[in-house]
Amino acid sequence: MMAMAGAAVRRMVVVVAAMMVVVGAEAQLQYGFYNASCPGVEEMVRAELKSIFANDTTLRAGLLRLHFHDCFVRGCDASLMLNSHNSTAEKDADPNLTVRGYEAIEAVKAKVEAACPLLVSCADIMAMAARDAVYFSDGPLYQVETGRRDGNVSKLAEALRDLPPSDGNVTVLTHYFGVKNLTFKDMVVLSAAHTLGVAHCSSFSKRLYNFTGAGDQDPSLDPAYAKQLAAVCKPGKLASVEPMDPLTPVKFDNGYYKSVAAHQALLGSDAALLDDSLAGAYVRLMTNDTNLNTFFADFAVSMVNMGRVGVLTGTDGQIRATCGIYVD
Ligand code: HEM
Ligand SMILES: *[C@@H]1O[C@H](CO)[C@@H](O)[C@H](O)[C@H]1NC(C)=O
Ligand SMILES: *[C@@H]1O[C@H](CO)[C@@H](O)[C@H](O)[C@H]1NC(C)=O
Ligand SMILES: *[C@@H]1O[C@H](CO)[C@@H](O)[C@H](O)[C@H]1NC(C)=O
Ligand SMILES: *[C@@H]1O[C@H](CO)[C@@H](O)[C@H](O)[C@H]1NC(C)=O
Ligand SMILES: *[C@@H]1O[C@H](CO)[C@@H](O)[C@H](O)[C@H]1NC(C)=O
Ligand SMILES: *[C@@H]1O[C@H](CO)[C@@H](O)[C@H](O)[C@H]1NC(C)=O
Ligand SMILES: *[C@@H]1O[C@H](CO)[C@@H](O)[C@H](O)[C@H]1NC(C)=O
Ligand SMILES: *[C@@H]1O[C@H](CO)[C@@H](O)[C@H](O)[C@H]1NC(C)=O
Ligand SMILES: CC(=O)N[C@H]1CO[C@H](CO)[C@@H](O)[C@@H]1O
Repeated sequence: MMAMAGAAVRRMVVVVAAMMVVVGAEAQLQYGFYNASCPGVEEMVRAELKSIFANDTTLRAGLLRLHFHDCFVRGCDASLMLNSHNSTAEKDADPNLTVRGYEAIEAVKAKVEAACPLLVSCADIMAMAARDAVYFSDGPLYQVETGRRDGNVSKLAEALRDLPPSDGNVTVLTHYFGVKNLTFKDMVVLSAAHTLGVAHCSSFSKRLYNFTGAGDQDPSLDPAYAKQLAAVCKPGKLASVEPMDPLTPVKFDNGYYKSVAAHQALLGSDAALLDDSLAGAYVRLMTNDTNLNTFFADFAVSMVNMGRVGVLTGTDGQIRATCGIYVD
């Protein structure tokens, strides 16, 4: 009897293992991946973020950007979270030196681990956090796909290669998004994430003081706005920050597009949208999207698209207990 049960169990294990291989090969992201394995996890994440944001509202922008930088380098696999032991991890890349919110993700992950140990990936928590950051900033509440797994490889060189440059024009930006299977429209729509958050003077000082290398200013900058920026960002004193959407800096709305249309975009990459006829048309259309229905719907679609980039699913990758610490 016991022997038979043992054999049956062994057969079951073989069958289940075979099924897992099939599932692994075909696994995809889905809505509510944790419905059965960790019920209520999305509410748990949102509750924890609510208290984190109550303490530091600026982290909403930080966590939205964190997901973007994660997704663009080796996919949305939380590889950005991995601690650096050798100064050559994604974290060490220049564009990442201003990325904020690592501790917040770890705090949320710790809560989730207490309820559902080793079941919910860091990559999914980052995707949920980006969604909730938008929601808590009065933006759209969209459904986030889950089922990502965490990657173990984090390389500085890949971050430098794959993150778009802050002075890129539309051709360049479209290329960087295209490499990630994201469309021109995704690029124009997701750029509006800059309706939240700040940039350091070092990210745009060239536009104020040395645009073409001849000590000049970017002629596309509204002169009054440029003067206001220059009062804060003095040469050699570039550690200050300025809001990227000067109209409504902490509200997720179309203020970004209004700022861009008014030649008050902070980054060269934002200003560049106006130089392209299609991108410029979308910018102008969105300045007029008074009820924000079109912008919110478009943003939700593009965030879901970005959340699919290069994901590990099924039996690929791992679920880490601490997002920064890789355990074999
Ligand atoms: C289109 C190409 C993009 C470029 C060139 C770009 C570049 C930048 C730069 C240079 C900063 C300021 C960093 C600093 O000086 O502190 C920044 C901030 C930010 N970016 Fe982007 N970005 C792009 C797309 C995105 C996307 C797709 C998202 C999210 C969906 C995003 C979200 C953010 C947020 C929220 C901040 C503010 C962060 C904070 O306040 O700490 N960006 N970005
Ligand atoms: C999880 O539950 C939601 C809400 O009932 C449903 O829409 C979704 O399809 C479910 N997902 C899975 C994988 O069961
Ligand atoms: C609150 O935010 C500050 C920084 O703004 C941080 O030093 C502190 O650890 C945060 N406290 C909690 C409980 O998150
Ligand atoms: C890291 O992940 C890759 C697949 O993404 C896998 O092939 C490799 O064995 C992993 N390395 C370690 C040290 O776990
Ligand atoms: C550096 O560390 C990262 C993870 O922190 C690892 O992926 C990478 O392979 C390491 N590089 C070298 C050269 O050891
Ligand atoms: C965009 O920038 C790239 C690289 O600097 C340049 O080769 C290209 O001509 C520019 N395109 C436009 C339309 O300005
Ligand atoms: C302006 O840019 C040029 C060319 O890149 C450089 O040689 C010069 O030193 C810069 N001037 C200042 C004040 O940074
Ligand atoms: C903005 O909306 C109004 C009312 O729907 C319309 O009359 C106007 O042409 C729109 N402007 C642009 C630039 O789309
Ligand atoms: C882009 O799509 C192709 C074809 O479906 C796929 O092979 C590739 O892995 C995707 N790249 C990323 C970064 O998702
Ligand atoms: C190596 C390094 O400086 N990494 C930094 C990446 O950005 C985070 C957040 O600002 C810093 O805490 C890290 O020290």
